[in-house]
Amino acid sequence: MKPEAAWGPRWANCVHPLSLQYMEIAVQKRSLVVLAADLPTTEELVDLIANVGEYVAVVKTHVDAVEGFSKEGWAKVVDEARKQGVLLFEDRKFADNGRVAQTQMGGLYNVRGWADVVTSHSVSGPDVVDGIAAAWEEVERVGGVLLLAQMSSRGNLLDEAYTKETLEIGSASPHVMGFIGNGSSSDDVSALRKMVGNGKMIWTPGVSLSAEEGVLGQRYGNPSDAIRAGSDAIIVGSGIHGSVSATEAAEEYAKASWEALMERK
Ligand code: 5BU
Repeated sequence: MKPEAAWGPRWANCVHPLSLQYMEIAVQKRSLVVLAADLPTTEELVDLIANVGEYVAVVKTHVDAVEGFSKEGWAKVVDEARKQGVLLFEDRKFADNGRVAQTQMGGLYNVRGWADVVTSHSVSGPDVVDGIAAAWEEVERVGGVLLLAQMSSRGNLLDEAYTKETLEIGSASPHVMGFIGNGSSSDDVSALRKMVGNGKMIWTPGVSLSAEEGVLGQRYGNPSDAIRAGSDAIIVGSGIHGSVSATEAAEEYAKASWEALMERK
């Protein structure tokens, strides 16, 4: 299937190169799954990516949560992700001023060197995005920023006014490929989609096929509902890496997400 047929107005209106790349991979793999690869060691991460790579379009990391981090160990994670043809997404949630965000893209973890997508808060204003983009430019790479317009965690402070102002910052920036929405509520996702229109992506954490609640205030909604409500990617962690067979779970999430996209057109 051609991406324009699968994605309809989203393909026609999203111009960010990383959005286009993501939509192509999603069509090749018939999967709108972003694996939240929240495991403690690089060895476990490499194994997980190898086991589910066929069924996921993107691997999302928290590089600063890796135990005993080493550059060599991380290079193996990056190599496996490239081998599996998935995008790498560091969920860094930048929140400082532009200059500091630019330096934080380098440093020990050198996120600018391997991440294709990163998240950022908008709380510090629009320059944080320019700082992130400048860091990618320094190493002659192009990446996409997802701004947190909503969150899935209970009691979060991202109210409607904050969401609207975040969308204004995002719409005005060529570096912002889209927004994070709250996948645990299809009402939240459809409200967000109405405001965003077709020109930017919405990716949603807080989805599970089996659980309604996670640990420490995580909330869950149904992944197919999230896609039907206008999400373009489901971010799934425990639902995959916490199952008896991560491969089978990833396949199941991929199928649910793809069928929902086909229904949405
Ligand atoms: P889970 O195991 O499927 O609950 O993991 C969800 C992932 O999504 C985890 O890596 C979080 O860092 C990430 N996340 C989230 O849960 N909620 C949010 O609002 C944002 C990110 Br932004």
